[in-house]
Amino acid sequence: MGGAILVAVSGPHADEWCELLRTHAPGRDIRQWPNNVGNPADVTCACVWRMPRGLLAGFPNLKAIIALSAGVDHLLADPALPDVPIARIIHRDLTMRMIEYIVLHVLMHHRRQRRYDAQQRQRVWKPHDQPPASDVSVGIMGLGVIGTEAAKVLVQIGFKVAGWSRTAKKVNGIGNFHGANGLDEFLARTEILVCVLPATPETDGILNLRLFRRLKRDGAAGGAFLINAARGQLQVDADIAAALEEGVLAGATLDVFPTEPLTPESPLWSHPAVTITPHNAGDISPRALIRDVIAQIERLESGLTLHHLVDRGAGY
Ligand code: NDP
Ligand code: OXD
Repeated sequence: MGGAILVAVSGPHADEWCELLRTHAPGRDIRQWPNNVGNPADVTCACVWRMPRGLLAGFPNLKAIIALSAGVDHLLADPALPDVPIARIIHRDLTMRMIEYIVLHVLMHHRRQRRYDAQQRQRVWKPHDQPPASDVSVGIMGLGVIGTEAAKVLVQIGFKVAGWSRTAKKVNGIGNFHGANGLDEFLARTEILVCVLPATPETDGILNLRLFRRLKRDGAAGGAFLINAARGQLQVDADIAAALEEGVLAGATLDVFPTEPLTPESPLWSHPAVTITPHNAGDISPRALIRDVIAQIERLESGLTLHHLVDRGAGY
């Protein structure tokens, strides 16, 4: 067996991760940041979510970091991050939760549900034109693990689906655009834009007014819609508000924000065409993920390469 395992998790799941590790990985020395770290030299593996910057630099014998999340921007933003392998979560449970969220909100915009909600409050009985999904173009920014699986379900429902990625991809029934050169064409055919890109220096602030103006507004969807289920750093909140005012966007679903929680002053809270959720599109379930995390710890203990390694150069 290896050294001690550090759990450095900000937020509500910290105790649950520790309890699950103690139950499912008996005999391991589990240390919980901040109160039970012990001698930092004992720690060889860190399981983390949004730990403070600089924290991991204090563990001289760290051999690997397991991000308890799909996104690793919270780690890579740490200039003092030790140079050890980083693994992230790729798991059916998380992917399915993200698919649910993406499909729910694509359909919500497609079926004009916000309009019917408003009408209901006023006791108005008034149907609106409803195009079939096959007339509507959905564009997914980020055709990775989550984007690809969500795209497949949207294709099954009948939408015209394309994705945008860094490198070229080939997925049956899903159009692919890639790189800076492919972005214009991708946006020009997209009415409902879903973002599941990682937060990297290249994607920072990419969801801005200039980009929204390039979306297709005259299609069957009745305007352009944004769904950001990725990271808040990707979006410019003021530009979303401006795009909604100008009619460049007809609606938006936002799960993430540059500052979380979203401040009470934000005009987005009360905008009639905006749906807000508290960064739980893909709510992490420690119970569902624990076996995979333990399998990673066992690989580390056996001297094997971890699964789902992050490419530090690419930033995700
Ligand atoms: P993946 O790494 O599997 O996929 C990322 C995709 O983004 C890839 O297709 C990649 O291209 C593409 N990409 C990366 N950089 C660029 C770029 N500069 N230009 C164009 N495309 C780019 O990630 P996942 O699908 O597992 O997760 C995606 C993100 O979703 C996570 O990073 C996380 O931030 C977010 N997320 C949010 C959750 C929430 O609750 N809100 C929950 C889970 C995840 P290529 O294929 O060429 O490498
Ligand atoms: C993730 C998240 O990246 O929950 O997994 O945001």
